[in-house]
Amino acid sequence: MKLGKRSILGCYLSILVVLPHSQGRTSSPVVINTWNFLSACQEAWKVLEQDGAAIDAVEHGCSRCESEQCDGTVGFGGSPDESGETTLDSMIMDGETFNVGAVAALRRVKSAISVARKVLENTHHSILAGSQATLFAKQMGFEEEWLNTTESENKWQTWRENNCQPNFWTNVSPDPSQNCGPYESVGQEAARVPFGQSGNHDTIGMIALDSNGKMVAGTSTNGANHKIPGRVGDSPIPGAGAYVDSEVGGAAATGDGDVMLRLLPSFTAVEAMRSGMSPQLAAQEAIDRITKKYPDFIGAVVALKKSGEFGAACHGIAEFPFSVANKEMGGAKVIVVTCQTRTFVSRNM
Ligand code: SD4
Repeated sequence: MKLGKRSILGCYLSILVVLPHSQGRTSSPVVINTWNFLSACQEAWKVLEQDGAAIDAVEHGCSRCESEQCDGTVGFGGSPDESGETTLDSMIMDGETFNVGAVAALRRVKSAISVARKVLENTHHSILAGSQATLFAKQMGFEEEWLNTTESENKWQTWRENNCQPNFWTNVSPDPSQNCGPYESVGQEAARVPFGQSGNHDTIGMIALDSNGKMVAGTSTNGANHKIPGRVGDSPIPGAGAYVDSEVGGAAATGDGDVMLRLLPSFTAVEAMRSGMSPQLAAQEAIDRITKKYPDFIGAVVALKKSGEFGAACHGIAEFPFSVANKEMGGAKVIVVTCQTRTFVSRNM
Protein backbone atom coordinates (compact mmCIF):
# COMPACT_ATOMS: atom_id res chain seq x y z
CA MET A 1 0.00 0.00 0.00
CA LYS A 2 1.29 3.42 -0.94
CA LEU A 3 0.84 6.21 1.58
CA GLY A 4 0.46 9.78 0.45
CA LYS A 5 2.45 12.56 2.17
CA ARG A 6 -0.60 13.59 4.16
CA SER A 7 -1.31 10.15 5.52
CA ILE A 8 2.36 9.67 6.42
CA LEU A 9 2.26 12.97 8.30
CA GLY A 10 -1.05 11.99 9.96
CA CYS A 11 0.44 8.68 11.03
CA TYR A 12 3.53 10.38 12.41
CA LEU A 13 1.45 12.89 14.35
CA SER A 14 -0.73 10.20 15.92
CA ILE A 15 2.38 8.27 16.98
CA LEU A 16 3.59 11.43 18.66
CA VAL A 17 0.25 11.81 20.40
CA VAL A 18 -0.06 8.26 21.72
CA LEU A 19 3.50 7.79 22.92
CA PRO A 20 4.10 8.54 26.59
CA HIS A 21 5.88 11.86 26.66
CA SER A 22 9.38 10.56 27.34
CA GLN A 23 9.45 7.92 24.64
CA GLY A 24 10.97 8.91 21.37
CA ARG A 25 12.78 11.80 23.09
CA THR A 26 16.50 11.92 22.93
CA SER A 27 18.58 14.02 25.25
CA SER A 28 22.18 14.56 25.97
CA PRO A 29 22.61 13.01 29.43
CA VAL A 30 23.63 15.12 32.42
CA VAL A 31 24.03 14.47 36.12
CA ILE A 32 24.45 17.09 38.82
CA ASN A 33 24.92 16.65 42.55
CA THR A 34 25.47 18.77 45.62
CA TRP A 35 28.99 19.36 46.96
CA ASN A 36 32.30 18.18 45.52
CA PHE A 37 31.29 14.52 45.71
CA LEU A 38 33.05 13.81 42.44
CA SER A 39 33.22 10.03 42.71
CA ALA A 40 29.44 9.87 43.16
CA CYS A 41 29.02 12.02 40.06
CA GLN A 42 31.46 9.81 38.11
CA GLU A 43 29.59 6.69 39.20
CA ALA A 44 26.30 8.12 37.97
CA TRP A 45 27.94 9.34 34.77
CA LYS A 46 29.24 5.81 34.02
CA VAL A 47 25.61 4.71 33.82
CA LEU A 48 24.39 7.68 31.78
CA GLU A 49 27.19 7.74 29.21
CA GLN A 50 26.32 4.17 28.29
CA ASP A 51 22.71 5.22 27.74
CA GLY A 52 21.68 3.74 31.08
CA ALA A 53 18.59 4.81 32.99
CA ALA A 54 18.46 7.92 35.18
CA ILE A 55 17.13 5.86 38.08
CA ASP A 56 20.17 3.57 37.98
CA ALA A 57 22.49 6.56 37.71
CA VAL A 58 21.00 8.17 40.82
CA GLU A 59 20.99 4.93 42.80
CA HIS A 60 24.60 4.09 41.87
CA GLY A 61 25.82 7.63 42.42
CA CYS A 62 24.24 8.06 45.85
CA SER A 63 25.25 4.50 46.86
CA ARG A 64 28.86 5.39 46.10
CA CYS A 65 28.63 8.30 48.55
CA GLU A 66 26.99 6.05 51.16
CA SER A 67 29.78 3.49 50.97
CA GLU A 68 32.52 6.16 50.87
CA GLN A 69 30.79 7.96 53.77
CA CYS A 70 31.10 11.22 51.81
CA ASP A 71 32.29 13.90 54.21
CA GLY A 72 31.03 11.81 57.14
CA THR A 73 27.52 13.17 56.52
CA VAL A 74 26.33 10.52 54.06
CA GLY A 75 26.05 6.86 54.96
CA PHE A 76 26.98 4.92 58.09
CA GLY A 77 29.17 6.18 60.93
CA GLY A 78 28.24 9.88 60.85
CA SER A 79 25.99 12.40 62.60
CA PRO A 80 25.26 10.35 65.74
CA ASP A 81 21.94 11.32 67.29
CA GLU A 82 21.53 12.15 71.00
CA SER A 83 21.62 8.46 71.84
CA GLY A 84 24.78 7.93 69.77
CA GLU A 85 23.06 6.10 66.90
CA THR A 86 23.48 6.92 63.21
CA THR A 87 20.24 6.82 61.21
CA LEU A 88 19.68 7.58 57.53
CA ASP A 89 17.28 9.65 55.42
CA SER A 90 17.01 9.03 51.69
CA MET A 91 14.65 9.48 48.76
CA ILE A 92 14.38 8.70 45.08
CA MET A 93 11.82 10.34 42.79
CA ASP A 94 10.87 9.43 39.24
CA GLY A 95 10.21 12.53 37.16
CA GLU A 96 8.04 10.61 34.67
CA THR A 97 5.55 9.05 37.04
CA PHE A 98 6.07 11.28 40.11
CA ASN A 99 6.45 8.05 42.05
CA VAL A 100 8.53 8.51 45.19
CA GLY A 101 10.29 6.02 47.46
CA ALA A 102 11.87 7.25 50.66
CA VAL A 103 13.12 6.13 54.04
CA ALA A 104 13.27 8.38 57.08
CA ALA A 105 15.34 7.76 60.21
CA LEU A 106 16.22 4.34 58.79
CA ARG A 107 18.01 2.24 61.43
CA ARG A 108 20.68 -0.43 61.05
CA VAL A 109 20.72 -0.66 57.23
CA LYS A 110 23.53 0.92 55.23
CA SER A 111 22.11 1.17 51.70
CA ALA A 112 19.48 3.84 52.26
CA ILE A 113 19.02 4.90 48.61
CA SER A 114 18.59 1.27 47.52
CA VAL A 115 15.98 0.71 50.23
CA ALA A 116 14.26 3.92 49.06
CA ARG A 117 14.20 2.50 45.54
CA LYS A 118 12.50 -0.66 46.86
CA VAL A 119 9.85 1.54 48.51
CA LEU A 120 9.35 3.17 45.10
CA GLU A 121 9.25 -0.05 43.10
CA ASN A 122 7.70 -2.56 45.49
CA THR A 123 5.09 -0.59 47.42
CA HIS A 124 2.29 1.91 46.86
CA HIS A 125 3.68 3.98 49.74
CA SER A 126 6.08 6.89 49.45
CA ILE A 127 7.90 7.03 52.79
CA LEU A 128 8.70 4.39 55.42
CA ALA A 129 10.25 5.40 58.73
CA GLY A 130 12.37 4.15 61.62
CA SER A 131 12.45 0.56 62.79
CA GLN A 132 9.57 -0.40 60.53
CA ALA A 133 11.61 0.77 57.55
CA THR A 134 14.33 -1.57 58.83
CA LEU A 135 11.87 -4.48 58.85
CA PHE A 136 10.84 -3.63 55.30
CA ALA A 137 14.50 -3.49 54.21
CA LYS A 138 15.18 -6.90 55.78
CA GLN A 139 12.21 -8.34 53.92
CA MET A 140 13.69 -6.92 50.70
CA GLY A 141 16.94 -8.77 51.44
CA PHE A 142 19.09 -6.04 53.00
CA GLU A 143 21.47 -6.88 55.81
CA GLU A 144 20.78 -5.50 59.29
CA GLU A 145 23.90 -4.09 60.97
CA TRP A 146 24.76 -1.24 63.34
CA LEU A 147 25.72 1.97 61.59
CA ASN A 148 27.90 3.25 64.44
CA THR A 149 31.69 3.30 64.07
CA THR A 150 34.43 4.00 66.60
CA GLU A 151 34.63 7.48 65.11
CA SER A 152 30.91 8.20 65.52
CA GLU A 153 30.98 6.84 69.07
CA ASN A 154 33.95 9.07 69.94
CA LYS A 155 32.17 12.05 68.44
CA TRP A 156 29.11 11.30 70.55
CA GLN A 157 31.26 10.86 73.68
CA THR A 158 32.93 14.26 73.10
CA TRP A 159 29.49 15.85 72.67
CA ARG A 160 28.29 14.34 75.97
CA GLU A 161 31.42 15.57 77.74
CA ASN A 162 30.74 19.03 76.30
CA ASN A 163 27.36 19.17 78.10
CA CYS A 164 25.57 18.01 74.94
CA GLN A 165 26.45 21.20 73.00
CA PRO A 166 25.12 22.09 70.52
CA ASN A 167 21.68 20.50 70.49
CA PHE A 168 18.27 21.06 68.96
CA TRP A 169 16.17 21.70 72.08
CA THR A 170 14.33 24.92 72.84
CA ASN A 171 11.91 26.12 75.52
CA VAL A 172 12.91 23.34 77.92
CA SER A 173 14.46 23.06 81.33
CA PRO A 174 17.25 22.62 82.36
CA ASP A 175 18.67 25.27 80.00
CA PRO A 176 19.62 23.25 76.89
CA SER A 177 22.38 25.71 75.95
CA GLN A 178 24.30 24.55 79.02
CA ASN A 179 22.98 21.15 80.01
CA CYS A 180 22.23 17.68 78.77
CA GLY A 181 18.71 16.27 79.15
CA PRO A 182 16.39 14.84 80.13
CA TYR A 183 14.44 18.06 79.69
CA GLU A 184 10.95 19.19 80.46
CA SER A 185 8.89 21.67 78.52
CA VAL A 186 8.76 25.29 79.72
CA GLY A 187 7.28 28.33 77.99
CA GLN A 188 10.34 30.52 77.54
CA GLU A 189 11.76 31.73 74.23
CA ALA A 190 15.23 30.60 73.32
CA ALA A 191 17.49 31.33 70.36
CA ARG A 192 17.79 28.76 67.61
CA VAL A 193 21.20 27.13 67.23
CA PRO A 194 22.52 28.02 63.77
CA PHE A 195 22.65 24.79 61.81
CA GLY A 196 26.21 25.21 60.55
CA GLN A 197 27.62 25.55 64.05
CA SER A 198 27.56 21.85 64.61
CA GLY A 199 29.23 20.91 61.33
CA ASN A 200 25.90 19.88 59.87
CA HIS A 201 26.40 19.89 56.17
CA ASP A 202 26.85 17.85 53.07
CA THR A 203 23.89 15.73 52.09
CA ILE A 204 24.14 14.29 48.60
CA GLY A 205 21.28 15.43 46.39
CA MET A 206 21.47 14.30 42.76
CA ILE A 207 19.48 14.83 39.58
CA ALA A 208 20.04 12.78 36.43
CA LEU A 209 18.77 13.26 32.89
CA ASP A 210 19.21 10.18 30.71
CA SER A 211 19.43 9.80 26.95
CA ASN A 212 15.70 9.00 26.77
CA GLY A 213 14.84 12.33 28.35
CA LYS A 214 13.85 10.74 31.66
CA MET A 215 14.77 12.54 34.83
CA VAL A 216 15.20 11.15 38.36
CA ALA A 217 16.27 12.87 41.59
CA GLY A 218 17.62 11.36 44.80
CA THR A 219 19.10 12.20 48.17
CA SER A 220 21.01 10.42 50.92
CA THR A 221 22.21 11.70 54.29
CA ASN A 222 22.76 10.77 57.90
CA GLY A 223 21.05 14.05 58.76
CA ALA A 224 22.00 16.47 61.50
CA ASN A 225 24.67 15.93 64.12
CA HIS A 226 23.22 15.23 67.58
CA LYS A 227 19.66 15.30 66.29
CA ILE A 228 16.92 14.30 68.67
CA PRO A 229 16.21 10.59 68.01
CA GLY A 230 13.34 10.25 65.55
CA ARG A 231 14.12 13.52 63.78
CA VAL A 232 13.38 13.48 60.05
CA GLY A 233 15.09 16.09 57.87
CA ASP A 234 14.25 17.43 54.44
CA SER A 235 16.08 14.76 52.46
CA PRO A 236 13.30 12.13 52.34
CA ILE A 237 10.57 14.73 51.77
CA PRO A 238 9.56 15.28 48.13
CA GLY A 239 9.77 18.96 47.22
CA ALA A 240 12.17 19.63 50.10
CA GLY A 241 15.29 17.44 49.66
CA ALA A 242 14.66 16.91 45.95
CA TYR A 243 11.95 17.16 43.33
CA VAL A 244 11.79 16.38 39.62
CA ASP A 245 9.45 16.60 36.68
CA SER A 246 10.87 15.18 33.43
CA GLU A 247 8.88 17.78 31.49
CA VAL A 248 10.63 20.63 33.28
CA GLY A 249 13.68 19.69 35.32
CA GLY A 250 14.78 18.79 38.82
CA ALA A 251 16.34 20.29 41.92
CA ALA A 252 17.98 19.08 45.12
CA ALA A 253 18.85 20.84 48.35
CA THR A 254 21.38 20.62 51.14
CA GLY A 255 21.58 22.48 54.44
CA ASP A 256 19.32 23.12 57.40
CA GLY A 257 16.65 20.51 56.76
CA ASP A 258 14.39 21.53 59.63
CA VAL A 259 13.92 24.86 57.87
CA MET A 260 13.98 23.58 54.29
CA LEU A 261 11.15 21.14 54.73
CA ARG A 262 8.95 24.09 55.72
CA LEU A 263 9.68 25.99 52.51
CA LEU A 264 10.14 23.21 49.93
CA PRO A 265 13.10 24.68 48.00
CA SER A 266 13.35 21.86 45.45
CA PHE A 267 9.68 22.20 44.53
CA THR A 268 10.06 25.97 44.35
CA ALA A 269 13.06 25.69 42.01
CA VAL A 270 11.27 23.28 39.67
CA GLU A 271 8.18 25.49 39.54
CA ALA A 272 10.39 28.53 38.87
CA MET A 273 11.99 26.68 35.93
CA ARG A 274 8.50 25.76 34.73
CA SER A 275 7.67 29.43 34.59
CA GLY A 276 10.73 30.05 32.40
CA MET A 277 13.54 30.88 34.82
CA SER A 278 17.05 29.59 34.22
CA PRO A 279 18.21 26.88 36.67
CA GLN A 280 20.54 29.35 38.36
CA LEU A 281 17.79 31.94 38.91
CA ALA A 282 15.36 29.22 39.95
CA ALA A 283 17.81 27.93 42.57
CA GLN A 284 18.32 31.51 43.79
CA GLU A 285 14.55 32.01 43.98
CA ALA A 286 14.26 28.91 46.18
CA ILE A 287 17.02 30.19 48.47
CA ASP A 288 15.50 33.69 48.61
CA ARG A 289 12.14 32.33 49.75
CA ILE A 290 13.89 30.69 52.69
CA THR A 291 16.13 33.60 53.66
CA LYS A 292 13.17 36.00 53.74
CA LYS A 293 11.86 34.00 56.70
CA TYR A 294 15.16 32.65 58.03
CA PRO A 295 17.96 35.18 57.37
CA ASP A 296 20.53 32.93 59.07
CA PHE A 297 19.75 29.98 56.83
CA ILE A 298 22.69 27.86 55.71
CA GLY A 299 22.23 25.74 52.62
CA ALA A 300 22.27 25.39 48.86
CA VAL A 301 20.17 24.25 45.92
CA VAL A 302 21.27 22.68 42.63
CA ALA A 303 18.95 22.69 39.62
CA LEU A 304 18.95 20.97 36.24
CA LYS A 305 16.61 21.83 33.39
CA LYS A 306 15.44 19.17 30.95
CA SER A 307 17.42 21.07 28.27
CA GLY A 308 20.60 20.11 30.15
CA GLU A 309 21.21 23.63 31.46
CA PHE A 310 22.16 23.65 35.15
CA GLY A 311 22.82 26.08 38.00
CA ALA A 312 23.12 26.45 41.76
CA ALA A 313 22.67 28.99 44.53
CA CYS A 314 23.61 29.06 48.19
CA HIS A 315 23.41 31.08 51.41
CA GLY A 316 25.22 31.38 54.72
CA ILE A 317 28.56 30.11 53.44
CA ALA A 318 31.10 31.87 51.21
CA GLU A 319 30.90 29.45 48.31
CA PHE A 320 29.32 26.17 47.35
CA PRO A 321 30.93 23.44 45.23
CA PHE A 322 28.77 21.10 43.20
CA SER A 323 29.56 18.30 40.74
CA VAL A 324 28.33 17.94 37.16
CA ALA A 325 28.98 15.52 34.33
CA ASN A 326 27.96 15.74 30.69
CA LYS A 327 29.45 15.00 27.27
CA GLU A 328 30.68 18.53 26.61
CA MET A 329 32.72 18.48 29.81
CA GLY A 330 34.02 15.01 28.94
CA GLY A 331 33.01 13.60 32.33
CA ALA A 332 32.56 14.87 35.87
CA LYS A 333 33.82 18.21 37.17
CA VAL A 334 33.42 20.33 40.27
CA ILE A 335 32.07 23.84 39.81
CA VAL A 336 32.06 26.43 42.58
CA VAL A 337 29.46 29.19 42.96
CA THR A 338 29.80 32.20 45.21
CA CYS A 339 26.86 32.61 47.56
CA GLN A 340 24.85 35.80 47.22
CA THR A 341 23.93 37.70 50.33
CA ARG A 342 20.62 39.46 49.85
CA THR A 343 18.90 41.85 52.17
CA PHE A 344 15.14 41.84 52.14
CA VAL A 345 13.42 45.04 53.07
CA SER A 346 9.84 44.58 54.14
CA ARG A 347 7.53 47.20 52.71
CA ASN A 348 3.93 47.91 53.47
CA MET A 349 2.12 47.76 50.15
C1 SD4 B 1 19.30 17.46 57.00
N1 SD4 B 1 19.57 18.56 54.90
O1 SD4 B 1 19.08 16.35 57.46
C2 SD4 B 1 20.14 17.57 55.77
C3 SD4 B 1 21.54 17.87 56.16
C4 SD4 B 1 22.31 18.50 55.05
O2 SD4 B 1 23.94 19.59 54.15
O3 SD4 B 1 21.96 18.62 53.94
N2 SD4 B 1 23.37 19.02 55.21
O4 SD4 B 1 18.89 18.49 57.52
